[in-house]
Amino acid sequence: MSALVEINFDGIIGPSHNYAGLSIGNIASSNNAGETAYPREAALQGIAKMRHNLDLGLVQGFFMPLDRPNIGWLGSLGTTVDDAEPNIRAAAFSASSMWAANAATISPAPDTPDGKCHLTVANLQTMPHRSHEWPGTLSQLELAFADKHNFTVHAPVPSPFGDEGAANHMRLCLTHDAPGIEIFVYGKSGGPFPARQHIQASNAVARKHGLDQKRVIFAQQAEIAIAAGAFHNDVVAVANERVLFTHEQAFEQPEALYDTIRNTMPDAEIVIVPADRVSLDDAIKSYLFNAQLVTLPDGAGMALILPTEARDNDAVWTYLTDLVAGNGPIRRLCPVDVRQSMANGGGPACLRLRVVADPATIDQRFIATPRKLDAMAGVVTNHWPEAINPEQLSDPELRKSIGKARIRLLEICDLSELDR
Ligand code: SUG
Repeated sequence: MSALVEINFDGIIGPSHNYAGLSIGNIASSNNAGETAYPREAALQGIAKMRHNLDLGLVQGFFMPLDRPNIGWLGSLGTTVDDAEPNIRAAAFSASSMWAANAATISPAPDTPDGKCHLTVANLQTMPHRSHEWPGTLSQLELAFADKHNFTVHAPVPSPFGDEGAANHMRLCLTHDAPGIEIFVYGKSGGPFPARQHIQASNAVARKHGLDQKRVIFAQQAEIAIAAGAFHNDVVAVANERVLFTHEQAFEQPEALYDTIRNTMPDAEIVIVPADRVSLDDAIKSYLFNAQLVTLPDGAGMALILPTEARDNDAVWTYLTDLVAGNGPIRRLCPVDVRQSMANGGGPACLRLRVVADPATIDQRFIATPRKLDAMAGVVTNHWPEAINPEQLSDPELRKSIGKARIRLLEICDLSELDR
């Protein structure tokens, strides 16, 4: 008997974490450009979040940071760390694979015709610093989900169709192990900021995963949401089991989308946050929707694992405390401190990739235990740089210490084979 459960795989925050302001349309990234980042603190915050979720009784996995700076990518551009222009050098150093919600799109086994879980690695081609993540991510997915009876890992959708993975994909189902409906959210270009998820890519992923067209919905992200800084849909909406928790202004044609959802899945419950309670700006500043909406074990209902920024925003926190005091499905609020990632536009939900699978079918080296998290925290404390200013990226000593730190982490996780 297989036991399909939701597993959250968090991207470990890499030793090169820095604020270079590389993501146009991501307000936090632009506002913090040039600030000093604290990679050690950042990674410890991420590990503490994983520990928090393990303590809630959830199954937790992780992915290793990628090898940065990406010398091979610089080589393919005919340059080196020393010679590259500052923005290209910064792109080679980016620790952006921490945001595992952008690693891939997942269709769990109950949704697919061959009964396997399908994963398509995201090409992330819109942003140069993210466009070279996918080969390293693909290697990890192929290792973690090597069991071919249960998983199919697909190559990325080809250019020029931008695919940003699970951050623009939601699944509604009665329970994680039951067949669900999958909602692919795409953006249309033409606004002040790039639309990073293209409909052609969403269509391609749905086809490659073999999804039943009657159980797939394509929805356009609201243009005002992208213009306000919602560069991914998971900044303004999140789904879990039969619940969609969304800002009123998340989608271009919200009523049509809600009707389609209700017609396809009558048990769905849509919790709509009105703009007169929480403005789009407050939603984007506080990242309340970039929460992990999770089902607690033992019938305790659902919890939102939120950034502390949501607690610090009066309008948002008043709304949320009213929400959990009511009779709805969301029963508990759990603020977590991921401020270092937040300052680059990545909240709790950005840091994780959800996979519904039987944990026993996954390479156990990618599954977290309290002891492993302790060992990782030890490596981070001893080897992650304390602080990085983007101007330091040309320092050869910093480069060496970043490389060594990652290798130590791979060693203690028995994943040195990823060091290729
Ligand atoms: O792609 N930030 C990431 C944040 C990704 C958040 N993920 C989700 N919403 N799922 C991005 O914009 C900032 C990098 C910099 O500026 O150095 C950055 O890449």
